[in-house]
Amino acid sequence: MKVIASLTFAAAACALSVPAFAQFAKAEDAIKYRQSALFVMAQHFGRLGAMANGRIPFDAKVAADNAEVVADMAKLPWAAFGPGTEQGAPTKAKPDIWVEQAKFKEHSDKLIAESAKLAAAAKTGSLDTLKTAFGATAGTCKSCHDAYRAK
Ligand code: ASC
Repeated sequence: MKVIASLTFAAAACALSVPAFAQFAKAEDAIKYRQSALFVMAQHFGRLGAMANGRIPFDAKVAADNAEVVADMAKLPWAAFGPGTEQGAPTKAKPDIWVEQAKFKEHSDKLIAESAKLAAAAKTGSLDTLKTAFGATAGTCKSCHDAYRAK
C-alpha cells in the first residue's frame, strides 16, 4: 500500500512539475507532432488563400470551416518545441528557437491571435474582410519562418 501511495505521489508530482515536452515519449515524436499540426494548418490555410486570391470561387461556409480549423491548429505546435526537441528527426526549426524562447512565443501568440481574428472574419461572409484577415495571418506565418525556419 505504501509503495502504491508513493508511486501515485511520484506520478502526480511528475505530471505537475515536468515541462510540456514530457507529453511526448521522445524528441522524434514531438518533432513529428509539431510538423503534423503545421502541415494540417497549412492545408486549410491554403484553401483560404485560394479563395482570397481568387484561384477558387469564394464560398463563405467553406471559408468559415477552414478558418476554424486553422485557428484550432494554430494552438497546437508550440508545446512540441520543448527542451530537448532541437533534434531527433529531420527538422527545419532553427536552434535560435531554444535560445530566444520569449521572442519565439511572441510569434506563436501572434499567430494564435491573428488566426482567431481570421476565423471571426470568415464568419462575416465578406470576402474583403476575409482577404484582410488572411493577409494579416499570412504575415505572422512569414515573419516567424523568416526568423526561425531554415530554408
Ligand atoms: C501557407 C503556408 C505557409 C504560409 C506562408 C505565409 O499557406 O503553407 O507557410 O502560408 O507562406 O507567408
